[in-house]
Amino acid sequence: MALIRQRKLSKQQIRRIEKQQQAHQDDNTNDLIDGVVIAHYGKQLEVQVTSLPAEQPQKPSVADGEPEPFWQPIELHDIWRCHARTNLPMLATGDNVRWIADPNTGLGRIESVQPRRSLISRPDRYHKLKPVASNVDILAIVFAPLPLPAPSLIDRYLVVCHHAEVTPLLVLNKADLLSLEPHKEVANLLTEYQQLGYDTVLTSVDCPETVKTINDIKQQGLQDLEHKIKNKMVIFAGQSGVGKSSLINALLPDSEQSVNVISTNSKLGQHTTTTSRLLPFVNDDLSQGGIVDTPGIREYGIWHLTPDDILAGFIELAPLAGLCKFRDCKHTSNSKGCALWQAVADGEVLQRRVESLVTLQEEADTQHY
Ligand SMILES: Nc1nc2c(ncn2[C@@H]2O[C@H](COP(=O)(O)OP(=O)(O)O)[C@@H](O)[C@H]2O)c(=O)[nH]1
Ligand SMILES: [Mg+2]
Ligand SMILES: [Zn+2]
Repeated sequence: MALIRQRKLSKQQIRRIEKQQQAHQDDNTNDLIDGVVIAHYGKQLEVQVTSLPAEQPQKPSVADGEPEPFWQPIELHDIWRCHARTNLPMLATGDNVRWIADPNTGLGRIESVQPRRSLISRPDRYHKLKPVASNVDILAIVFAPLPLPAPSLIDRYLVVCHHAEVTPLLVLNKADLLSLEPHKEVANLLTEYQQLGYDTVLTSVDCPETVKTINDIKQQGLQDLEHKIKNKMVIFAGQSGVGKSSLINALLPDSEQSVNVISTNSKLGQHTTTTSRLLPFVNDDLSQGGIVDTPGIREYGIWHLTPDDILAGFIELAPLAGLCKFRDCKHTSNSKGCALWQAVADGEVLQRRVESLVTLQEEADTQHY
């Protein structure tokens, strides 16, 4: 990487640079390739070829007796390691990009990024917001009878979906455990979200194979889930231990795509960690959808949202908040004239959703960044 000196450019200099860049882009249009970012390693990215360049670069001819130089032909579905051109916005797994491949080195350079349908971001360890996955259609919020669900975590993910413009899907996994007495109530949680208008599904993936009825649940649940996410890009989120990895492995066709293999099989050395990786349902065909595997998304914080943003993500409560007696109502149980608590008293909304809202708003209010 070239070092870029920090200095102020004159307007004239900026114009000249822009002109050069434009000319440079015009020169390159025949070499441009469509691609999808399938993994992100900080500065380096992996991009899958989804269209060939208008003109295939020609392999240089070699004189007799000379050694064959390195040459990487450009082929559909191949995965290239790329850098991004400077001045591009931060890229994310799932981005549709236009890029140039250099067959002499086997490396590519991303030239531009197409508009995104959706974008999920999260704060990094320096509290800077980083894009994690773009063009995701569905965030599957997974919970289970065990570990005991934390409804406020589910609410948190629903707020995230609302703001990222991603459709939530509530997945109650380990359905086989619901027949056991202490776990029966967890099914009510799924019903509650269904009644709020969210799409839900009941699954079972890694259950004991001995009982026939359990096998039926297992088949049916996975089929329902497959049906709902077919041709879509999906992210699985939820507490550790709920069965995300098990679900992902069951949904992906080839065992070598399993999450574990991918994470230990990084060709880029052991010090690089992926922020996220796209795993297609059908090999070599991203248009049939896939899973964005994001190890970090579980610890998602929503601290970068304002209390109003959070309210908007509580779809049944947002319309009521305007009816509170005081405009700056904090909606706590002792707030005077609070329309949300009136609705709780009238049995119109769930108390735990109001409490969840208040907790998240307080959290957002006290975060400093
Ligand atoms: N009983 C039951 N156990 C499951 C099911 N799905 C996963 N498990 C088990 O739950 C544990 C955690 O699963 P894992 O996929 O690693 O969860 P993750 O942390 O969300 O990725 C493992 O021991 C799985 O075998 C299920 O449907 N039923
Ligand atoms: Mg896991
Ligand atoms: Zn209120």
